[in-house]
Amino acid sequence: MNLFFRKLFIFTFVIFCCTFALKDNAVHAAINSATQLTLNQIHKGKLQNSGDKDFYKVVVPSNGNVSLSVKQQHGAYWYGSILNSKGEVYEDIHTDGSEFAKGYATTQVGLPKGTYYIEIESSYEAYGKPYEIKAGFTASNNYEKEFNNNLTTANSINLNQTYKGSLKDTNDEDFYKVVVPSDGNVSLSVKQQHGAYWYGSILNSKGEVYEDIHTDGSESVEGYAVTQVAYLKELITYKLKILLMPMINLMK
Ligand SMILES: [Ca+2]
Ligand SMILES: [Ca+2]
Repeated sequence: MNLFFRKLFIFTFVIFCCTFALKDNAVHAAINSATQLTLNQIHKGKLQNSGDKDFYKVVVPSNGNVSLSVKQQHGAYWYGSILNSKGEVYEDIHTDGSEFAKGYATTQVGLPKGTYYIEIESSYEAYGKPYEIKAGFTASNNYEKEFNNNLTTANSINLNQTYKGSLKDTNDEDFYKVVVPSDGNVSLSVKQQHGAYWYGSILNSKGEVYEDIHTDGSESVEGYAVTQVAYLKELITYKLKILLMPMINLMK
């Protein structure tokens, strides 16, 4: 490589690194300068232009369920998301701006104690107009805690208790694990709901499925879909997939 090409290569490499560093810094700067929201209180704000993004910090004092509500308004479409300090999105939401839009668009996610962020953007024609948002919080150990998308990050849960969770999208999977204290039957119950079809399975720590179940989502559905497995004392993992607000009841 002659001197000219060697210099050109180094220059290109430096530009490449700087571009990435700037992009990364922009996200971190936005998150670092985020305004802290008081939980369960309405906050008002305004986006200055179509590229403006408002970041808020939410300090969650214990395990529980965090919700984001954005007030809907005719002629404005906002996008909101709940994210962590790395910018990874747990849940997001688009408001309705149609003529009959009213009330709040709400999304929620189960999270462990910690610090999280909310981002508000204009999806369409939402800049220059005041918005109203609320970060809600309900303390509970019986919500799922994202991210729990594989066997190693499964949420530990207790037998004979009901847990609530939700699926962000079709790629979300929720894994739970439970320690069985003695030999016996273990069952998995998933509450059924009209218009939602959930798949659940009971697996071992290698991911091998013992039993699985599909809920009924038809119009007149009620009660729980239940499956059970006779099992020896061992750590087993419950996997729930393709869910929207499932309610899980584990009984032994
Ligand atoms: Ca989930
Ligand atoms: Ca999940």
